Amino acid sequence: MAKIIDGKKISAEIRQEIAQDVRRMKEAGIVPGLAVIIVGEDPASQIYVRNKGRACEEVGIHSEIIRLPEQTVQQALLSQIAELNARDDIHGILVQLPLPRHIDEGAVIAAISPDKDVDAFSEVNVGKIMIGNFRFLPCTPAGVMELLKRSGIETEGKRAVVVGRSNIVGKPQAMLLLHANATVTICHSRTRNLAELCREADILVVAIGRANFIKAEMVKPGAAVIDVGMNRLPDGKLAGDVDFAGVSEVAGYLTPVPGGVGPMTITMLLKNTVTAAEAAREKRERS
Ligand code: BQF
Repeated sequence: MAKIIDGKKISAEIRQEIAQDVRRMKEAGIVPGLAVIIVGEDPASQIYVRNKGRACEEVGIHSEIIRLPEQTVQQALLSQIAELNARDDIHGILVQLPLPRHIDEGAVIAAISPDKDVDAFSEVNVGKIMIGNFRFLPCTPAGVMELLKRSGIETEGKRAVVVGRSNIVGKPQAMLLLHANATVTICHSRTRNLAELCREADILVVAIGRANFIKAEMVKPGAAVIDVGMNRLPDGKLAGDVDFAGVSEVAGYLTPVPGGVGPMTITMLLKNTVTAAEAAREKRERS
């Protein structure tokens, strides 16, 4: 029977550490500030943005949620970002994805100052992640690494399989596991023998966006299975990419959805915002 990794509890512990850091910064006269831009009314995005605002409040980070209508033209969004880039009281900027189809996501991400890019989506920050010399942690992959670490799961020399190759999760996740000395395989929708490859994993991270895709037979007994999936079922319930009931009989460790990776993603965003505020202060003191 798998040990269930409580992401909510681990998150709460880290958020207390972050709140402590924020208190110290405030004593030195710095209030970390995060701006979140949301374009349109996507219901899932609304929830995520609300989660981020609430989490900031909890740890004492100043946050501003900027709501723009669905029909916003790209230039207006870029101007909004330019304004935030120039503000000294805003250290982190994120644009909630996905954007409406008439807006070029790449152009928007490129407009965010790399110093304020707390999602670490810009080309400069992605490059830094690849090299292993990074300032901002890719939020979800870093959350996964922190869950492993705080659950006592070692990565060194282990076989890690990442299912999914998105720029937001799969690819940076593979890099972080590699930096942590795992032997990493990335699987995706075109992979042959996906079940066999998954079954070789000591650590299996799943981010493909298909409810209950990973079944017990695809899991090595005792493996750590980390479920990044967030699928809304027809009945309105949330499901991960892993068949939780089945896999929990085989795995050594398993994250639930909700209450696994999700809260950690938000926690790493908070951490990046504090890092950005600290870096801004250091830059000011040097000049
Ligand atoms: C939880 C996200 C897919 C696509 C875009 C806590 C969140 C979710 C779940 C949350 C996510 C997922 C976010 C739980 C932010 C994580 O208790 O299990 C928090 O708010 N997330 C996002 O901003 O964009 C996404 C998933």
